[in-house]
Amino acid sequence: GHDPRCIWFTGLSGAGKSTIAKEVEKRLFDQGLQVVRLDGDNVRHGLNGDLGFTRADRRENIRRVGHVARLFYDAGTIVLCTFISPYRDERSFVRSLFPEGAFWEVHVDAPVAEAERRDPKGLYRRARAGEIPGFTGVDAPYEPPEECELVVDTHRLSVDEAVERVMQILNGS
Ligand code: GGZ
Repeated sequence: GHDPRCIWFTGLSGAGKSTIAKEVEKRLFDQGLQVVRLDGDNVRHGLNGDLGFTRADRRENIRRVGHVARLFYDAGTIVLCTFISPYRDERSFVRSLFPEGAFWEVHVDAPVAEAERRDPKGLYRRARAGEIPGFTGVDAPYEPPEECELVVDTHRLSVDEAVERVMQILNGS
């Protein structure tokens, strides 16, 4: 698959979105493909530095990222987006920005208990302690996709296996 597209990874903090997308990015780059990865680390500090985690700010975060993704797509780039994007209607909005078949939603699926057990940045612990109000999976909702192009269950799959699943759908089309 050398066509541009937007691969949209959605899931809880700690589910493995960034880990998987970084490896997918590396593999695509090694294949000589034009690829860009957008995530909280490179977007929420700069472009979206004015936004927090209220419902309205999350919506605006996803709206802007969706448009940026579309610009890269128009330039012929494969775009990997890793945002919790907890609301179905916002993910369906982003989908609507792309031509049919160009937007692939990947649910990086892990139970809250598992994400919380990993807690790579100690954020769940802080959220449970009341230090981060409105933390997704603790006291803010996550709406899992009802229909998406791929589910990777990171509770059962290794990182490598999860990456393989994503590469399969990329190469298989
Ligand atoms: C969820 C939060 C919150 C709250 C800060 N809820 O594990 P991380 O650190 O690196 O990923 C999380 C990231 C989520 O940003 P997104 O832009 O992906 O969110 S959304 O799509 O909902 O707009 C986490 C950190 O930011 N973080 N506060 N309250 N995650």
